[in-house]
Amino acid sequence: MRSRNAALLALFLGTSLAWAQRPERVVLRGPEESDTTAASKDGDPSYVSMVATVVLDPCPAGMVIIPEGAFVMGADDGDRSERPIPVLHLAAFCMDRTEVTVAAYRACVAAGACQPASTTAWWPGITEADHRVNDRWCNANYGDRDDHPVNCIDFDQAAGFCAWRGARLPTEAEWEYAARGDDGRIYPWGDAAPNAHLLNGCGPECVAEGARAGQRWTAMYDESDGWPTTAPVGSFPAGASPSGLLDMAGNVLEWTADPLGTFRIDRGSGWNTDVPSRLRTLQRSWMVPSRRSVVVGARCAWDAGGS
Ligand SMILES: [Ca+2]
Repeated sequence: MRSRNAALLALFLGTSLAWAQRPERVVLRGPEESDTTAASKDGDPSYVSMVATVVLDPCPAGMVIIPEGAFVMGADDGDRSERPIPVLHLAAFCMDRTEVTVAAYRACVAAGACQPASTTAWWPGITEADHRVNDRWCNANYGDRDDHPVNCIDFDQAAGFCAWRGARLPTEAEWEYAARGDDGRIYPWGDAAPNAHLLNGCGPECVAEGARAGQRWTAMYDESDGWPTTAPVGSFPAGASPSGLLDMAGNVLEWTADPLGTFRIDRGSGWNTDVPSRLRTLQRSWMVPSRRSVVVGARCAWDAGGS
């Protein structure tokens, strides 16, 4: 028995190492395909769990597997741009558990593969007054926000960062499926109304921050969520999506790969979102690709292969 366990452990470690070195060779298998019956017959549960660990985790570190599946994108009660696309079938893919952090993005800059995140916001027609309001909220202006989401990056910077990692931006459909799964839920966590424990949105702390910049925002909930602007990524585990992705509502919106005319779609919502309807998993936004917004960052996806 001991020697068999040792042999299985060696097999497990060897397989894990091989996969870590050659992610492109991974063939995703669903749990129903894994051969656990033969092992459980022997009454050795550790064997089953080792097999399951290998089979179910084909993603690079920091990413989560989003299983192959079908879902209805949008909803009947969405606005015109959100009308349902009846059934979309998606192959399995991997997606970052959290938004791209300031520190992760800086590593790409240090490697010479990314342009630095900007210290200023930008969009066509931006005024000096807009700069005075917005620039203070670009995280590149601060030395203590390494674990906050990078913001004030344009589409090319977001796509370039993912490419540097051997990944890519998610499609809009992938983003929505990762955020809501296949049960038609309104928010990543379900249908419950948003509150200060589920996300970093605009509570009284954000209203006060806006007021300091001369903005009149309204609070979406009465209790402070603790973060006037961005929060360290993953600060709200109670608001996780069905797949365990964090901050799919609140903190920052995220660039996706999809164009809409000359615009690019971004998904999600931000730290200053103050209307619950804009937190919905089907919420769509679009911006010129050159825009650098204080409420927009990135999250990368990766092809799981096979399946
Ligand atoms: Ca907040």
